[in-house]
Amino acid sequence: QWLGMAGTRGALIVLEGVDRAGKTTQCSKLVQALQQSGRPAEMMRFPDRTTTIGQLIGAYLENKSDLEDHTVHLLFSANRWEMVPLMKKKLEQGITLVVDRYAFSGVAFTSAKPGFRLDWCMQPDVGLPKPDLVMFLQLNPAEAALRGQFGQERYETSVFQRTVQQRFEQLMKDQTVNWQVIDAAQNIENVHRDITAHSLNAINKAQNLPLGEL
Ligand code: DGP
Ligand code: NA
Ligand code: NA
Repeated sequence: QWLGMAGTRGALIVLEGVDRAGKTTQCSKLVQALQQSGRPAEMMRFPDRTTTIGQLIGAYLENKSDLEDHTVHLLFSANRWEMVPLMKKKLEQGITLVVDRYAFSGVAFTSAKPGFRLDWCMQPDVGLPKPDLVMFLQLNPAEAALRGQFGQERYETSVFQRTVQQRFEQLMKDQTVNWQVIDAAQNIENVHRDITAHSLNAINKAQNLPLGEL
């Protein structure tokens, strides 16, 4: 595979966590910091609500449509798969991708619904590009509550989010994934400092390693 001008690939870096942990803010700050230090970096987010599949997901999340639970799970996964060619191209060009949610959200959110087995939930995402680093922004429910009310979207209730948190804790036991837990209760700048340190480390390591598969 072509490895770009510098001969090195970019790193695939994912931020995960329950809603309101600050993922989106931290993704933007990380991309900005990497770019300012001369490292090519771009942000992506899942779900990407701009595609045809993403629009179906968006309407579902906004409670404007109802979709059967297995069906919507597969749509979320398809929304990740449809971006894989672009992701691989950018990584090969040496661009580090900072991704707001990925397959782990897919598994944590669907398996928080009654009647879903973890292994069934994981199957559609098997084979996706494997992140070089997954940072879990840890924020307990009491601290999350201090950040204000939930919005009106589907899944935005404390009861559901607590179950999601438990599912993430199960997923973090997987030693084949480079999980790093970040204390998201710190102020924005300290969270950013921790995230940047882990990311620089992952970017350096990724240069000498092939991109893996989930
Ligand atoms: P966000 O745009 O990051 O606020 O995410 C929208 C919501 O969708 C959020 O509650 C998390 C949830 N979500 C993200 N990815 C998936 C997924 O793959 N499957 C399911 N069921 N929910 C997801
Ligand atoms: Na949300
Ligand atoms: Na967000």
